Amino acid sequence: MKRILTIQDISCLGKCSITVALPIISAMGVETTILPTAVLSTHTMFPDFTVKDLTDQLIPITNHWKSQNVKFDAIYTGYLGSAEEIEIAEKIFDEFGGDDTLIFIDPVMADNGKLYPAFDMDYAKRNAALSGKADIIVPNITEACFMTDTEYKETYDEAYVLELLDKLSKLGAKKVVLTGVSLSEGKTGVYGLDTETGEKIIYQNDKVDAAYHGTGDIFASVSVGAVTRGLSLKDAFKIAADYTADTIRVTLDNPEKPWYGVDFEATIPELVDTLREYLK
Ligand code: PXL
Repeated sequence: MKRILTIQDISCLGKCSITVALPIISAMGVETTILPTAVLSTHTMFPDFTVKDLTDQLIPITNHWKSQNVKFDAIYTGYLGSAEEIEIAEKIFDEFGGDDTLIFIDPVMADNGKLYPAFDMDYAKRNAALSGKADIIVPNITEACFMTDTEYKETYDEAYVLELLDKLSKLGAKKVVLTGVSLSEGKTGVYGLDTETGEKIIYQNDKVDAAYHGTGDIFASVSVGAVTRGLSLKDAFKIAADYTADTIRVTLDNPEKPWYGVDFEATIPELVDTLREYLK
């Protein structure tokens, strides 16, 4: 069985980061090792959340794994709490990376034109530098703007997307994939570039008119799970985009839906069925 290490926080309540990555990647038939960067009572969209920072635990935990000769088929980073944790993530890539280990970075830090409360421009710049170590990065448009000093636009055309991809490529990742890209009315999806071959990776599906917290983490978890199971990037991003959109639709139908996240638990069986079809 393949094994993914995911490095991100535990938001105890909130349906994001590790509480999404662990169940989803496990359901996709991939062993999931977690490295929690912090424990928060909830994600940071709740008022008055508590945080216990775990920065001082990261090196001791990974040193222990090293002593046990543990290897990973992929390392997937999401929300990293601080600039120091970005530095440590880089060290972990150096320790555990290599030709057989996919480095998948979701530079979680911003959305809708704004940085999340815990972050500043210095953090964005460090995230940009970290992305140079990646095989695949999956920023949303806001994150890409912060990483490349580009003005954020609510409405844009394909030339703007290509400019962002070009600037992201210069940061050094092998595949740069923008998420939440909408190039026609009622559609949204991914628009990416393989910087080595020049091949584009484009997938658009129907836009669901609702923004929910944690959906980026769901998309990234499914993508890295699918690639680790051996699917092409094109298939992986299609499965991830469709699953995320279906999950939002199912959530909207739930009269008791929580405001803070989506009902991905309800759609995991569908994801497992889809993956089985692709792996036949
Ligand atoms: O879903 C991204 C995310 C992860 N972890 C924490 C967050 C957020 C987004 O706000 O606050 C703690």
